[in-house]
Amino acid sequence: MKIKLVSAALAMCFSCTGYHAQAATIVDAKTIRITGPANDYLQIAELVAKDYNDANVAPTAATSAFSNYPNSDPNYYGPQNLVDGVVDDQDDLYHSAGTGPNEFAQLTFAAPQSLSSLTLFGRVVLATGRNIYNVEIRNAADALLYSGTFDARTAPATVNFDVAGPGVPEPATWAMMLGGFAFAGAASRRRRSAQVRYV
Ligand SMILES: [Ca+2]
Ligand SMILES: [Ca+2]
Repeated sequence: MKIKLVSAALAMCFSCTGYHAQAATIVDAKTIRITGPANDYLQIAELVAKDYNDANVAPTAATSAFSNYPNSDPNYYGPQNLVDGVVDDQDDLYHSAGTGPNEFAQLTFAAPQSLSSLTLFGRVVLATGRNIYNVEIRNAADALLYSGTFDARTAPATVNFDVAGPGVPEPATWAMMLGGFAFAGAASRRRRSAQVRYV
C-alpha cells in the first residue's frame, strides 16, 4: 500500500516537470560535427541550425572539414557550402575528397548557441547512403550534448530539440511535488496509527 502511494505521488510529480525523454536539450553548443557512412564520400548540400528564436545561426559559424573535393572550385565543394544558403544537387554542397574513416565536416560557433532544431539537406539526386549522416553536437568543454543519425536520402532530415530547461521543475511543479509527498507521508502516518490502535 505504501509503495503504491509513493508511486502515485512520484507519477504525479514527474507528469508535470516537462520531461521529454525522446529529445535532448541543446544549450551552449560549440561544434556540430558530421560524419558519413564508412567507405563512401561525405556530401552535404546544406545545414540549418535554428536557435530558440527560430533563426538559422549556422551561417554565423566557421566551417572546416577533413578534406574537400580536390581540383575544384571551393565555392562549390568546400565546407563553407554547408552554410551558404544554397541547396543544390550538383554544386554549392560540401564534397569530401576521400572516403576514409576520418572524413568529417564541422561547424564551430564563435559564441555558443542554444538550438531548437537541426536540419541536414542531402544530395537527393543520388538518394544513396551518402545522405545518411551521423551528427555529434558538443559544448565548449567538448562534452557531448547530442549524438544521432540523420537520414536525408529522399528529403531533408530534421531533429527538433527540447527548448525547455534541462528538467528543472517550475515553482508550481515544486508545490505539487511537495503536496504529493505530504499526501503519501500523511497516508503512511494514518496507517501506522491505525495499526497501533487495532493491535
Ligand atoms: Ca549549400
Ligand atoms: Ca557556394
